[in-house]
Amino acid sequence: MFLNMKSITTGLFTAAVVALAGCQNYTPAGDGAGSFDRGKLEMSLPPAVVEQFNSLDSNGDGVIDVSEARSNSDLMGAFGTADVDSDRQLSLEEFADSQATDNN
Ligand SMILES: [Ca+2]
Ligand SMILES: [Ca+2]
Repeated sequence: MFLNMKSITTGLFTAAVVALAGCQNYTPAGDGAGSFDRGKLEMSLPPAVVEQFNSLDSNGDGVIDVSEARSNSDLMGAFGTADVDSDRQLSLEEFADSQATDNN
């Protein structure tokens, strides 16, 4: 009985250590759900819009900030309107929306 208890306890301890080690070694692919949504969004947009966004996003962080927008005077002029959530950065979604409503 004593031996059984000890082996169960040792087993639980080992399982806990393995689980803990598993947690520490766990690294999510990409940056999680956001990158999946981003991928889906890119698929749904005209390739030219995604291409233009990527070329404007010169540091490749996935958003166009004010200093990047300065390279395009049209975009700079529309920046305030295009930046729907006013975080001073254009996401791909905001950029695509601004392009979609640009030529009317
Ligand atoms: Ca950027
Ligand atoms: Ca924004």
